[in-house]
Amino acid sequence: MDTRSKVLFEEAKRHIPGGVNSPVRAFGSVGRTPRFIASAKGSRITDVDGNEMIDYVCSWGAGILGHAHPRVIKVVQQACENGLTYGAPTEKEVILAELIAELVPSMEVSRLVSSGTEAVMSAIRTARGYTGRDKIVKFKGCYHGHSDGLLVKAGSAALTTSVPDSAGVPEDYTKHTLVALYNDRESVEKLFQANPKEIAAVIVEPVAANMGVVLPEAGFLEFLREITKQYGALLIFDEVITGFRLALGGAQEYYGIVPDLTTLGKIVGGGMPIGAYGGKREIMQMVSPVGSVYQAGTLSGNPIATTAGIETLQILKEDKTIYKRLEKKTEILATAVREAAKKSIIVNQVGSLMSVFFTEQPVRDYESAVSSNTKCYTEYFGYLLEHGIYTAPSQFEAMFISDAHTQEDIDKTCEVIKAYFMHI
Ligand code: HOZ
Repeated sequence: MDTRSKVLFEEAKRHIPGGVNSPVRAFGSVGRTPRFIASAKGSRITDVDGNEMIDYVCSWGAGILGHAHPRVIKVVQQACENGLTYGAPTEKEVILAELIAELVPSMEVSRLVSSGTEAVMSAIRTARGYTGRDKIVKFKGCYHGHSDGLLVKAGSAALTTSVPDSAGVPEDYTKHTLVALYNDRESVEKLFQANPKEIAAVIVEPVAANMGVVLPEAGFLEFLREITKQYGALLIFDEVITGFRLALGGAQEYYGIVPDLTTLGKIVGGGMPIGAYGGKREIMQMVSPVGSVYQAGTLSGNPIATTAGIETLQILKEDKTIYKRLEKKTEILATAVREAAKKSIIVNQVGSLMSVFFTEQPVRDYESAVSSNTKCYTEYFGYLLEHGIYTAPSQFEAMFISDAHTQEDIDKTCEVIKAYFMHI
């Protein structure tokens, strides 16, 4: 039953474009009414009609500990007593920057901002300032937030809403954005050969997770590391999704590659709005007020967001087996889908990230990702939703598993998945 959600959605559409504050939430690509959420605790999310669902969206990956973790809630409540924002430096910012540098050693120096979009936008500006070059290389189907220069062949909702190249972005703003193909070395080589001294940086999601989950093939990230060095360009890992998710040190630890700059969001804020970018001291010294690359923000380093972020990272750091547990649970789900579906399906999984594609060919890039039958995904999504399983309302977003998912949750999810494939 979604009566109240339907009413709220109609009201919302009167005052908010499409009734939502971020396009994928409109459930447009799965042709349904979005569930308006009233509360969430642990692995469960409850909508305004009282439906309790096992949540595999986890605030698009931010909720690695599940919802409302008692330790995080407690420190946030305490921090609120001291005021919500000062627009001045705080000790918490220092603690978080130190923690980031400890867990992600390539981020020797970092800057806190308010979202992943802002982090990426600022990292690109820093790379351009540092190299004195204008062009950047991104990959088709990768998503790096909604700043003008990066809305070129973008993934996430830009893909499902058919705006991989958004209206309102002047061509002049994207003329320095070159597009390569994920897992395709030749496409990158060609761009460097044609622009040997013009490329400031290559930006990549080390695991692409905004065209569904697409894993880097063996050697691809190493190749990016090598070719950027060879041509004097920087390598930027957009770890907004993979940071603190694949490992404490993110995808760079998981795959053993050291980028020049890294962007973070989601988990680093423990459920509060935050983003971070950082890298080698020499590069980050470009940022104002030390250097000439300007970037600022009233709510940057917000005391509540840093409090939630620090506590979340501390919990992850203290728990030596959390990443193994997350991976194990996700493998159980991936196996359940593969076994239940038998054919015409590809399940991509790494750590606690997973995607189900309704196609027979291996999904290794944008073209194979979009070969997935979205009608099948829509049916699969709808069945799961009606049976209490809340997954991404888009074929091209990831499924996220949290530490709060219990064995009972996983078992129930596997049962529903099996029942779905029996029923079709
Ligand atoms: N860009 C996010 C998914 N990759 C979606 C953000 C949201 O709708 O909350």
